[in-house]
Amino acid sequence: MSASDVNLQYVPTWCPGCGNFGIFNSLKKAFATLQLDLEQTVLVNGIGCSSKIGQYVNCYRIETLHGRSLPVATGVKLANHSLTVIAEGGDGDGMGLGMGHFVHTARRNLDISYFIHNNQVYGLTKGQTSPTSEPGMLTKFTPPPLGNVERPVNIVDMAISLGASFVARSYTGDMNHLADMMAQAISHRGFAVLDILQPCVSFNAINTYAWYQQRVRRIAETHDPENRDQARALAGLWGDEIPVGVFLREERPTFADSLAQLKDGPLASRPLEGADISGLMEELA
Ligand SMILES: Cc1ncc(C[n+]2csc(CCOP(=O)(O)OP(=O)(O)O)c2C)c(N)n1
Ligand code: SF4
Repeated sequence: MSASDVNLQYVPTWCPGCGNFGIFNSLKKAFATLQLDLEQTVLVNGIGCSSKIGQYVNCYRIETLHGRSLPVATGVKLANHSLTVIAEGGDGDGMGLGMGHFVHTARRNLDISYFIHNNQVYGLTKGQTSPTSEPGMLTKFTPPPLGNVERPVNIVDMAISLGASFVARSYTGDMNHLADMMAQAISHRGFAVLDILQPCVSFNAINTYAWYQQRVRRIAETHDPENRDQARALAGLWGDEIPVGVFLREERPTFADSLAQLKDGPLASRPLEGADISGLMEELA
């Protein structure tokens, strides 16, 4: 399988220059590197420019309600834990509407990868601030002189503290690095969070390609991703230097490993003969 086999023949409707193009190319490359079986792979999206990515990818996919990719991905994984499940969406989708689901997916350590297209705005609805926007950002709804007055969420720091067992960050302007981070996240057994820095060329005049180009730095090879304290110290950095790479990697049992109900294999492959749900149907009638 090559990257082009992952491509459906639809033309993406993102604005010219949008960072989502780089994310899409890296996703295809990661799928090809891992030689994923597309019939055993499920991409679950929320709503937003970022979430449109599933419309262009040749695997099973579900476009859910805004902020609901993780609970739907959880259901898919628990019904058939032999599938490769990837959730994908924007910073508004995941850190705004979906924040509660993020918290619980991380502490359960579900074996799902979660790719957050972090453009620091609500792109599809024309550029309102999101939970990751820089303080002072000016929009129609956060006007001068103050602009955005809220503190931003640091996705990497939060994912580490909530219990995600793989936490990384990458940048769509470095597609090889991004594809590598995606492949590592998908290969990891456990909840793998990937914060993807993605310029929105239409509505974010602060976090541009030039802005990132000056700041993005690969994490030094001396960093030990098994060292939680080191990972948290690195995660705190944001400003003149923005670290990208693997912050944390931990091997520990996944949610499905701990469930007795899944010990005999995926629920989806159990025989239906002998299953009598008439009592339940009567109760619900
Ligand atoms: C419950 C609900 N509230 C609001 C909306 C309107 N809405 C659609 S997309 C969107 C913003 C998406 O922003 P983000 O998740 O950051 O993704 P981006 O478009 O920036 O990739 C909003 C608010 C919706 N579809 N559903
Ligand atoms: S509005 Fe922003 S995020 Fe959406 S397609 Fe255009 S550039 Fe990309």
